[in-house]
Amino acid sequence: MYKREGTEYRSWLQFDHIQDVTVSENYIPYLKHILLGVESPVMLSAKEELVNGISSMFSINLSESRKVEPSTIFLGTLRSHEEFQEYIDLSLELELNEDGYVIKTDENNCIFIIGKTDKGVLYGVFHFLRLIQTHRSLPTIDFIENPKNQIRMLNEWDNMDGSVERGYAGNSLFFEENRFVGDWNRIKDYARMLSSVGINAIAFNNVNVHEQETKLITPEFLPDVAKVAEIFGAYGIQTFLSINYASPIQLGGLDTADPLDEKVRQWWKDKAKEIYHYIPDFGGVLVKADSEHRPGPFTYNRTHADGSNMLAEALEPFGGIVLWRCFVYNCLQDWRDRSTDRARAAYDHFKPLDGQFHDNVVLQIKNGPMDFQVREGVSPLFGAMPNTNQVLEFQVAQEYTGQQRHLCYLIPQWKEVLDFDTYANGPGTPVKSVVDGSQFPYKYCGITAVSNSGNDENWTGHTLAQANLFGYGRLTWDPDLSSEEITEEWVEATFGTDPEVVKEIKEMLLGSWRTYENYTSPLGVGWMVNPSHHYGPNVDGYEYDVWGTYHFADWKGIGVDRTIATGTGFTGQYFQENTDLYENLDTCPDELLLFFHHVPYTHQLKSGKTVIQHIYDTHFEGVEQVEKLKERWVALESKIDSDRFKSVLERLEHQVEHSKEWRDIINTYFYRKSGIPDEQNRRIY
Ligand code: GCV
Repeated sequence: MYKREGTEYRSWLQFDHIQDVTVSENYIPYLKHILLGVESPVMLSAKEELVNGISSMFSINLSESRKVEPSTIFLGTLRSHEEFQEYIDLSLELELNEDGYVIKTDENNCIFIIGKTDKGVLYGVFHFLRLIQTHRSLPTIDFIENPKNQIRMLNEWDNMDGSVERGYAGNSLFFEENRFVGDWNRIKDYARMLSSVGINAIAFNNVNVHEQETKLITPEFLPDVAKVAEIFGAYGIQTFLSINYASPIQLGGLDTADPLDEKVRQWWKDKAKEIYHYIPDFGGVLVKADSEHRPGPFTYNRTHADGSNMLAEALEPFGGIVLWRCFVYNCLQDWRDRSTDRARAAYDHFKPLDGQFHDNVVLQIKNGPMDFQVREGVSPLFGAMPNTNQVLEFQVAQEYTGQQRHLCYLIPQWKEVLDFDTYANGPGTPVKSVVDGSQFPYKYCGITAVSNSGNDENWTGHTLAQANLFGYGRLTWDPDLSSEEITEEWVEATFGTDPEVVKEIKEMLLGSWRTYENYTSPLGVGWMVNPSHHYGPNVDGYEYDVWGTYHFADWKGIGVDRTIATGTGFTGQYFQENTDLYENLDTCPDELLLFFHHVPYTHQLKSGKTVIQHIYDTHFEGVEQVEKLKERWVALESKIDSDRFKSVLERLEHQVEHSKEWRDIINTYFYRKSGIPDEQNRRIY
């Protein structure tokens, strides 16, 4: 059983007692009363968070007040409280979006945390608590915060038997033995963590919906779904469910799930009504169709527009939306002849349908065209569908990036994706500006991600992997935050503000993605993992890599030719500037060379090294870097509580050993394949 009070469990919501006198002297004059503008479940959460946070950090119990008097923290929405309107400029309404807020102080030591809606107030409270945790100074603050993305979502891949697909942090928080766990307090704590970084939507069952999860939309389970939705709702998080496209057959006894069949359409309409009866603020559905053996509209020769629109019509009267995944590809395809390419699939399927989707359908697109590799190109679908709502999908779960046993901090990777210029509206059309809706008039858009949490005491298996969850939320709220800012916030909130601790952990995190890349798959080629569980090195191991076609390595060279000139033509799916960049061997960046080109091992990189020497060098370097990570952590022993110190140390020790295995297997494979020795004559097994 986990310890709810343990440091691992408390994640970044530590709220340790403030020891620093300058900080307490700074804040205490403001901390006497609390005044609540309106009462709603979300406002009550905001109040509870504030009262508990202040009590924990300063041992002060805020007393409830009925009016604004000196040293009052006022929580309210813009128009919630008449008296208070003399303190706040109502024209702010124009500057705040739905989830935005203002925090300001006045000369009577009052603090106003004002949202346009009650959700904004809750986000404002968490922001205020973070200011204290990170020792930011208070006097005369007055700022507005608006999230840049409308949808800020998490997808849990939890199964009702209690397992989590690609879960590396224990079992499900939600299910066990084909029913709900019923630990509502833990779900509330999860909601607190997510809300504190601005997450506002969740789908809590796996996108691979098996027989049991198909039943989540039946009266057998809807009361429990409603209970979870209520808990999340009180933290401003809307609940969605992943659904099985073949539900009309499996649950409804129909003989088809054809989206154009009247009986099917009516079945879904009735189903939507039933769901909303239980959960009036239900967000909608998430669908994986026609991919990796899931059912979908292709069975009936219908398009994905037909399939998603049918669901959209059913949800529309209740304000629900359909998140429809573009991860649609034939996992069994034979692409030895190179006329086919998995990377092409999403664009080939969806781009021709632009404009055919209802306005409550949102296409969910993985960041890369393959599948969450340590390095791959950015999906060319971003910006390519001006008339269709889009959300970007990241994977916080580290399926291909060390499975939360290796330290691999992904914020720098996600920053690169968000900043990638699509050229959709000419230069200066980064992905982040597509998915935040500023390029095209999307009705719904934003960012979603596969979660990395489970019922391990520390939520994420590796305690430092909490930083990926935190960072995902913060980055989704504001993609312009730098990796450094986000990291520093997380370290300070989680481990305190000791400058040495902050510096060391921050640097450990920030370099860890490159380090992981160094000792695993080189130059964007990806994969090279053991089949099915995808952990550990195996150059030809990936289960769908039946013909060695995921890297085309032979004795002369390696890489996938995705050029228009001689390859699969994938480069042609980008806007011209990017097509040119990747098509041409001279301009293609080194780190993606093998993603776009097949080259001899002796090909010289821009770094001056040959491909083969680069492989050897990075693999030796990677292991040294992991050894260094461990040394840095060990040096912090006296400054970190023993629970967290030990659990992280164990994982780093494993990472050191496992990185050596990676190094040796990859180097040996390519040495034997190419017959080219290491220039430095290091030992290759
Ligand atoms: C949920 C990859 C993973 C699968 C996952 C799939 C998806 O193939 O290995 O576990 O299934 O992506 O994103 O749907």
